[in-house]
Amino acid sequence: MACRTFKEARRCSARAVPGVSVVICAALACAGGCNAGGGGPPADDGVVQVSIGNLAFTPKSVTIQQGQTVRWTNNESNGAIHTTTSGSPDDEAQAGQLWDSGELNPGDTFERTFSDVGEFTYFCDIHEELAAMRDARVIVQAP
Ligand SMILES: [Cu+2]
Repeated sequence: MACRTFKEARRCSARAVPGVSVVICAALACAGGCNAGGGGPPADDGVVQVSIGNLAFTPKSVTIQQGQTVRWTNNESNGAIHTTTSGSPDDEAQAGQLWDSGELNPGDTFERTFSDVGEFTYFCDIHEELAAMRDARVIVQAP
């Protein structure tokens, strides 16, 4: 897979000339750099990507500027469903109070814009027992 997110592929195919295969189009769209793995620069639209795959959030911690948006994408190839849910499963009263994606199937995305400075912990409500699926972080810095 050249493209990392379903939305990229969809945007790409919308631009495609009828009859041109989506695969070719996706390869073109990623020629500018669809680098795999976390920690890379934000996408051109300023949205910071977090991949959910192999039962883990990658990168597990992202640092963004106030007002930026984080987009989580379920990139699992094994069909696993995930959520991104604010807080910690150890604090049920607080969990999900800031955001809760609900179930994300492979290919689904969820976005949240962070207008407040701070450090926000989140987890996957389905796999909260896995260390890689809890205590993930979005750190929001003042501009
Ligand atoms: Cu999960």
